[in-house]
Amino acid sequence: MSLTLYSHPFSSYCQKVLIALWENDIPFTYRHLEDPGAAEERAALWPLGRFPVLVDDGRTIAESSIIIEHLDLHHAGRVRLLPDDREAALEVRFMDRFLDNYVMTPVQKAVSEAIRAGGARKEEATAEARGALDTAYAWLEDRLSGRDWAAGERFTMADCAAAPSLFYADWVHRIGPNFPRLREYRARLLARPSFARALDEARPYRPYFPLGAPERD
Ligand SMILES: N[C@@H](CCC(=O)N[C@@H](CS)C(=O)NCC(=O)O)C(=O)O
Repeated sequence: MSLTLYSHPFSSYCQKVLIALWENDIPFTYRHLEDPGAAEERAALWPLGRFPVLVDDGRTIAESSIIIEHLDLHHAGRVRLLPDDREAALEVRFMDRFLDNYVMTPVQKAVSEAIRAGGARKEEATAEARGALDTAYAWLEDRLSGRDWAAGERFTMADCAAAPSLFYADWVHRIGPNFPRLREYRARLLARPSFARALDEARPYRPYFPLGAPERD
C-alpha cells in the first residue's frame, strides 16, 4: 500500500481528508503543496486546479468526499466513516453535501472575493456569505437536535466535512448564542484529536486568511 496526499495544511478540503486519514492512523506520504515541484505534480495528476488529490498505488482520486469514500472502502479502520447500512449512509452523504455546498461554499466565495481584484467585491461578497450562513446555521441548529455528530451518534464523513466548514464559517460570520447546539457541536469538533491536529498544523498559516484571522480557536 502506498498513499500520497497532495495537500496544504490551511486548506479546508485538505483538512477534511486529513481528519479521515488521522481518525484511522492510515500511513501516507504528505506532499505539501508549497514544496518544490508538488503543485506541478498535482496539476499533472488532476488538471481541474483543485486539491486535495490522493494517489493510491498509482490511481488518482480527487474530490474530498470521494477520497474519504475510497479510504473507507479500501483502508477501513476502527472508525467507519460511511456506515454499511445504505439508509444510514444516505444521511451521512446528505449531511456531507449540505456542509460542503451550504457552509463551505459561501465561505470560499467570500474568501476568494477578498483576494480577487484587490478585494473590490469584498464587502458585498462577505454580506452575501453571512446571509447564506444564517440560513444554513438555522437549519443545522434544528437538524442537530438529539445528535452528538452530524449524522447521528457516530463520527462519520459528515463530521470530517463539518469540522473545517464550521471552523472557517465562524470566522466569516460568528455562530451566535441563538444557535447553542451548533456552537457546542463546533466546540466538540475542535476538541476531536484528528481535527485538533489539523488545526495545529494549520496555525502558522493563519496570516493567509484574507478576511483576517481572529485571536481565538
Ligand atoms: N469539491 C472539491 C473542492 C476542493 C477545493 O475547492 N479546494 C480548494 C482548497 S480548500 C482549492 O483547490 N482551491 C484552489 C483554487 O480554487 O484554485 C473537493 O471536495 O475536494
